[in-house]
Amino acid sequence: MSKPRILVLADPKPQDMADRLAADYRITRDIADAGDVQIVVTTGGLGLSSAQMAALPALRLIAVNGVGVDAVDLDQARARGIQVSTTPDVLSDAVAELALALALATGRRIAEGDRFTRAGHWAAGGNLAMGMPVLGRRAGILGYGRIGRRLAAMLRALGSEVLYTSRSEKPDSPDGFRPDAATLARDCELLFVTAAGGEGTRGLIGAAELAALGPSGLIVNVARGPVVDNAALIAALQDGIIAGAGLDVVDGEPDVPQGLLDAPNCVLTPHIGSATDAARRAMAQLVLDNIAAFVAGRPLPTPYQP
Ligand code: 8YV
Repeated sequence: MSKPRILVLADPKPQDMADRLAADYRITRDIADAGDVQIVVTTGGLGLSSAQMAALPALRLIAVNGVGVDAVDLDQARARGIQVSTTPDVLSDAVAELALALALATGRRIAEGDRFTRAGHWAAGGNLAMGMPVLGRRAGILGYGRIGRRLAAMLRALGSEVLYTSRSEKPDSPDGFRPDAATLARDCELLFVTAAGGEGTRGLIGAAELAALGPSGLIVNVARGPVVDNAALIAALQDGIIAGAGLDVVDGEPDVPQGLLDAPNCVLTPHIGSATDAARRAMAQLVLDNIAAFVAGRPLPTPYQP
């Protein structure tokens, strides 16, 4: 039997995992040459748009190398009976760890201190402005899925009380439920965004929520950029409405608004939440496993579950 053809919109990482995919399948990267292709590999960030999906009449499986499906046209997938797989759990530690790192970097002015030192200000006798403590402060988590719960466990272990907001209260949770983002922001000092992207969460954090977080509050976003309103965040950073922001994702990424680039109290990373060798390798393995199961006519090991 000849090897199935697959459309790869972005190679899984590291390279040896992409090589394994290329060894098992015939790969095309050209959507115009994929009319017969049943399987697409994409990422959480890239997804698969309505137009792309419509250009793939034979499509049967969308293998997302990531957990976010906000950029996949799920309605069309459902209507056409196209299966969708994701890579849950294996990236949760990496993303939660980056969220903690961003909180620490923002509160303790690590990026600012690095720039300050390299610019020679330390050697010239200067003093960096003081930071604020991070560990043990009351944390709020917006979006209490796998990543949010993993982050909650880390924060608890570091001495923080943890509150969370999600669609419904979780009776099995040791953390405190708050019904909406504004109440969560009011009641915490470190606000972590781990919510799924998409229209349902767009702009959940705006001017009112940032005002509720207050002048000693920090916000960290490791989820999707549009959950936080850029203009409101820039104003809040400039006007001291909040103390700082740590952002791994930004609405409009990879372009970052000048107001965020200019804000000294904003720490930016280029959407690297899952970018550790261990996490990316395990994600790629799940992509391979899901494709192999599909080709063999078996149930997907990790189908997307709403
Ligand atoms: C990307 C992500 O998929 O999981 C997600 O939803 O956004 C990321 O992990 C990653 O860039 C894959 O290459």
